[in-house]
Amino acid sequence: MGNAKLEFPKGFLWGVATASYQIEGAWKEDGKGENIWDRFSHTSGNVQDGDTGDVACDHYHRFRDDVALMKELGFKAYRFSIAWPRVLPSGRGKINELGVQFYSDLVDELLAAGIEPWVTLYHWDLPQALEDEGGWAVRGSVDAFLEYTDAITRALGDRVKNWITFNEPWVSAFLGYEHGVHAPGRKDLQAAVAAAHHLLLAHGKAVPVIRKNVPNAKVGITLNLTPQVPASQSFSDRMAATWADGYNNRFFLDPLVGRGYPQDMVRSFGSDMSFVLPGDMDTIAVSTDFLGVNFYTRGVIRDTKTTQNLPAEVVAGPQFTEMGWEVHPEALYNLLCRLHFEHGFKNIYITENGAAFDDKLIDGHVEDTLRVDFLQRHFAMAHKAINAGVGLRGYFVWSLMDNFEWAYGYSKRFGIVYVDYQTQKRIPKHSAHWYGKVVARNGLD
Ligand code: IFM
Repeated sequence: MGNAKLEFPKGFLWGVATASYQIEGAWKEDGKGENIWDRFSHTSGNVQDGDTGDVACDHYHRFRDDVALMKELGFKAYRFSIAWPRVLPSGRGKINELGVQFYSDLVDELLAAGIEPWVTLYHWDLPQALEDEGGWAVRGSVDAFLEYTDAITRALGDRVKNWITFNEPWVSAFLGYEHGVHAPGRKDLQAAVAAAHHLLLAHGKAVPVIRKNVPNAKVGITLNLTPQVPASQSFSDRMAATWADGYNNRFFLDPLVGRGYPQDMVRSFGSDMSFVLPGDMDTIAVSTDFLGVNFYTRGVIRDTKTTQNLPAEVVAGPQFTEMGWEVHPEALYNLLCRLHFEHGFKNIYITENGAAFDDKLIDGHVEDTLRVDFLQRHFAMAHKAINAGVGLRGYFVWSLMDNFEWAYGYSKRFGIVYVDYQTQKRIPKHSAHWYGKVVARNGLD
């Protein structure tokens, strides 16, 4: 308000985010089909402590309470994802009406609470039946995704106006198909590059489907972007940082803005790119309404083969989160400026930003001052970017509540609401109350 030290533009959207597999549980209820994370987490050795999303935060049964809590805390928008195999248990074919009903009820509850729904169509829970056919490495998944998109946007499009096609395709493609640390756990670089292409293609083809079914739709895609800086000005460190930028950022950003795949990366991957068919690159470069950005950290890159004995000019630190990720808010400012001024994204939403810390529940309270400090410093950089002319329109904190952090299971807590997994009790942390005040004031004191 008037006396806020950092006031955000009128109408700036403040929200919180989650994803289906990480919170819903009810993994085989009401006709839901198996997804690749069910299969992956049920296979021993893949997830820390053998954790699974079978129950997670039991949000499937508690969503009305969770929405009430969001309302009480004052959040204005809620970004959640839809579990494809709840809607189409085998990935395509017969619609599971009970699965659709769950999301329809959730949307109604949000709207009644005055909270704007933001829906992500794909946050990593591919139907296992499609993975059995080759998953994202094969083109058939693209058509199946369109069928799913058509079904769910028809069902919710009268009430949901904000749609994100994919969350972090880099993670799906490279952690899932190259490194094998995420579902489906494959270790095949060529499959990963093909998967990246099919994810982008599915995005490009889904945008017109959403527009057809949703009057006044706002459609975008969310990328996880990690700025990469060389540890020194040595040639090899700079080359290594350029490569890391190509791998994490440019391989997705460039095709979306019509520049095609960066040739340095295509060469580095050694892929023949024969899966790219005529017209695909135009389809991928479809115009959208916004870019979603998930920002957590930066990379400080050394070419360890050649420069290990040279002193680094840029060193990471001094602060890291429980994920081992450097806290570096200034990188967010640089990234936002780059996206707006170099890549031409004029409407940007931070669709995720937050941190895992070693939260302690003491006498019914979690005093997560590190998280408040983290968020405050990132909000300040977002504000600085807006002042510099960046079209940043909103900010979603990751995450509404502690949840299943993929291969780390429940060992990492990203929530601003603490979840006691024994009782499923939700306990807003200090950061949740603090964030509620930021939202109410539309800025920082
Ligand atoms: O929990 C994840 C989320 O699913 C995607 N973005 C990063 C978060 C923290 O690792």
